[in-house]
Amino acid sequence: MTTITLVRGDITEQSVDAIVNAANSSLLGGGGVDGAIHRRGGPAILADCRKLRASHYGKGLPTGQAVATTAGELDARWVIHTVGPVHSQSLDRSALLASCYRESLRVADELGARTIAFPAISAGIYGWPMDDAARIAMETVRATETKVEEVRFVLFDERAYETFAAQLR
Ligand code: AR6
Repeated sequence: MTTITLVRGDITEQSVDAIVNAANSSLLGGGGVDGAIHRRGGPAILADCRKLRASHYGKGLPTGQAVATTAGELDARWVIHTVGPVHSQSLDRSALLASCYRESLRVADELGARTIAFPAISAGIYGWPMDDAARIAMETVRATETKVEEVRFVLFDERAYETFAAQLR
């Protein structure tokens, strides 16, 4: 049984086995959640990302996929980096957004993670409307078979929290 929980706050302050990063395909950092994770987690995360780039992802991590590194100084064992799709008015990229959640949970299962924290992937700089992002996140997690016991969505502001709460109900 997987329990879905919602928290309003900063994902870098969570104490969980795995923290999911809304990364970009370069894996070399950015703004939003990505910037916060690297700032607070320290240089070990970027060092691991660089190694992954060199060994497996010379062209970058494709959108919808996920990969794990150390969590550095964060209160977690791993950071799982996933690349959300940029929102498009003309193309339906929701399958790629669903894939981020599924692939992150698959990686979490491989690692043996029991608790995982997700941000609202793609709902910031990548422009996804929060209600649709929340619906896809919740539907995908509910439909994914996993050994993870707690999936915690960490929402930065009240509006995002309320949108996810409405989906949970
Ligand atoms: N904790 C929890 N949620 C946060 C935090 C935080 N510390 N900071 C922001 N959010 P975003 P994306 C919320 O932009 O849309 C980066 O440059 C934020 O309010 O972090 O997938 C990457 O390198 C929003 O609701 O991710 C990529 O280039 C949600 O987290 C690009 O941004 C996601 O916002 C990825 O954009």
